[in-house]
Amino acid sequence: MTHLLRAALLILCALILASCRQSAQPMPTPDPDIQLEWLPADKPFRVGLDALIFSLKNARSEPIRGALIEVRGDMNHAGMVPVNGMAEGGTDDGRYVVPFEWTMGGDWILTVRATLPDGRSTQRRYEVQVRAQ
Ligand SMILES: [Cu+2]
Repeated sequence: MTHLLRAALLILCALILASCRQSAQPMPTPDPDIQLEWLPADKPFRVGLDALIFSLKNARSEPIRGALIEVRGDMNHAGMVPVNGMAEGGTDDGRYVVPFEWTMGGDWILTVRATLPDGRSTQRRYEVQVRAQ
């Protein structure tokens, strides 16, 4: 009986910890009026400098200019310094080119945030595989 109780307590602790971690990094609800899309190049990702192209449009598919796009790249293993990149302003057709360096081959998670001139923002997350060479 004590074993069962202990197990139950452990599970409860784990659940509480998990919910704490989740609440520490809330995923914002996407704004339906901001369409943020990544337009990846047609070639595999490789270690080195890259230019990530994003498209930003409103619900009527009109380009949004004057926004800020921030990219954060994390690898799926510990001990890596995150890689950051950003682009401001955008082109007439709502494209933003973010200089970005893939510093290592492997699995990456890109967190992309778009902030509009009026302060509204949206965020998307992508999983990417990068080749070492
Ligand atoms: Cu790494």
